[in-house]
Amino acid sequence: MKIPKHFKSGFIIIIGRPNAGKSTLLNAMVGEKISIISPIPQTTRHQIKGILTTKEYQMVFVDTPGIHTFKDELSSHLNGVAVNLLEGCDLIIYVADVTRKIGAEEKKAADVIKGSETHVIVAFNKMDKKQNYLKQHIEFWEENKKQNKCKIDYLPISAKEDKNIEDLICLIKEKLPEGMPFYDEETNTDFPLKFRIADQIREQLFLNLKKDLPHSIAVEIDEFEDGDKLCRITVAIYVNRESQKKIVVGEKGEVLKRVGITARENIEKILNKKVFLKTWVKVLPDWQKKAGILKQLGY
Ligand SMILES: Nc1nc2c(ncn2[C@@H]2O[C@H](COP(=O)(O)OP(=O)(O)OP(=O)(O)O)[C@@H](O)[C@H]2O)c(=O)[nH]1
Ligand SMILES: [Mg+2]
Repeated sequence: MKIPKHFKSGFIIIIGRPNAGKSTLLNAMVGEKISIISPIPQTTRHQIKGILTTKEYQMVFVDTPGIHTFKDELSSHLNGVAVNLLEGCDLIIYVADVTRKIGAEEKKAADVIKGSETHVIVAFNKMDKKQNYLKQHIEFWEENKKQNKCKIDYLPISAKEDKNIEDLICLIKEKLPEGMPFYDEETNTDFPLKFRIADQIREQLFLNLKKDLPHSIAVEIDEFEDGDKLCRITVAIYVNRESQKKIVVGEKGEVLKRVGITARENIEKILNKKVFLKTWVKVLPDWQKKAGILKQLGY
């Protein structure tokens, strides 16, 4: 690609409390499902980049785990991911969920960006929902702006319904510095393929299981045999206890089967070929607390 004279490029970090719609927004801006989405908070565990390149600019969006107030090894790691990324980025998008009142997590997130010199765009998300606390959110950020002298712009959006996403991209473009692209124009993510595939299974587990259980689950690709027409994948699903294994497998294996079918379809879309997917569930007590295991899983 020939780079025009005033080409713009930069890193845009997407932060916000869990479940605000950060991953939905990343996917909407890039125009492809890069990051997994679920109604359960703390879905995203990795720092995932989605890249949008045109003739005029390259935007590297970084999806982050939601900023929250839980305490364990995995949770503090996830908070750390979001916070560390703020250093050295070109722009911050703060995704606010206007269907929820300002809470402790919102205040914690605002504190995180307080010290930052970087320009912030607050995207008031889920505007498609009637019941919302937009006014309260605007007041909260106005107050922050006044007290901390942050550079803040606002925009109401609906990531799910693709409303005002173009306007948001225009606003981002305005704020981006001039610079060379970081990735070639075909690349739309740098999220390693194996983690992306493992996440497709995790997404289906989130969608098929009750609220708390998915947080006790990790998924690892055991075998990956990529043929010309067929890809064979074996996946290990780790849970903490035998009782959880029973739930994940389901009666006569029906939960695991349902998870496997949809995950396989989604993986086929990513790989553009037929997939043979084998899943097995393994009990691994307290995997969240074991640094070695976390590393192996890419956290
Ligand atoms: N009504 C509505 N729902 C939305 C919108 N954006 C996201 N959602 C829903 O909100 C839920 C959470 O979306 P995610 O994109 O996974 O949220 P997240 O901020 O990435 O969450 P974590 O990864 O857990 O921090 C999902 O059920 C989405 O479908 C929106 O604009 N309108
Ligand atoms: Mg997410």
